[in-house]
Amino acid sequence: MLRVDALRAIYPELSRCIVVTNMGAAPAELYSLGHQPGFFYLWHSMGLASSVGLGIALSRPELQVVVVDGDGSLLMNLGSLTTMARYRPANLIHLVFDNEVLLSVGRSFTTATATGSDLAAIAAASGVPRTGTCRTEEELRQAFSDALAARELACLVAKVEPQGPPSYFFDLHYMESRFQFERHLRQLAAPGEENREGDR
Ligand SMILES: Cc1ncc(C[n+]2csc(CCOP(=O)(O)OP(=O)(O)O)c2C)c(N)n1
Ligand SMILES: [Mg+2]
Repeated sequence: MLRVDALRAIYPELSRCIVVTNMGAAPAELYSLGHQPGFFYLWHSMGLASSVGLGIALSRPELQVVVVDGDGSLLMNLGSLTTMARYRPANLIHLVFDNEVLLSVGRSFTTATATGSDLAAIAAASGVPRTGTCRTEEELRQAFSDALAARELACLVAKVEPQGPPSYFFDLHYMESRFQFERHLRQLAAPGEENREGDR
């Protein structure tokens, strides 16, 4: 399975969610399918998409949050799985694209998943209540819609080919994205809550 095809398979659902991505190839592919104001691409902060997504999910329980992560990124912040499991937000789906390499800096750097580490099993052992590994678009579509319907913390690992987008072109500056995303979250707030102290 190619990650761009996997993203395309669940794009209709993703477009209605708050989505926080890791950096590199995945955001470029998601962006190529169509930007949404609820999409935030975490440039230069490798490993932290899961932590940022967890924070949003906990502070905005009325919103469905999806973290789009990578194997290399999650492996450098494995503690986020135990923290997610500890707080268990029902509105968070952690979707990990496992291509077994650090693709965005050259596919020759393999990660520990290439030598047997199983991220879904690590998530389950951390206490994440719903986990699974998907190998086809149809499996992912089904697992993703089941996770949305279940309304419980999920970690879905999608095994994908180590192939990136033809272009990493992005005409949304990260500062523009940062303000647009914050404004969007604020607009989604309950009436009267938009200017809550401490939100800035
Ligand atoms: C702290 C930090 N270390 C390293 C990098 C360089 N870097 C950017 S993307 C990337 C690989 C990400 O791997 P993965 O999450 O598996 O996603 P993939 O590129 O395979 O899609 C690396 C090492 C960085 N940006 N920040
Ligand atoms: Mg990878």
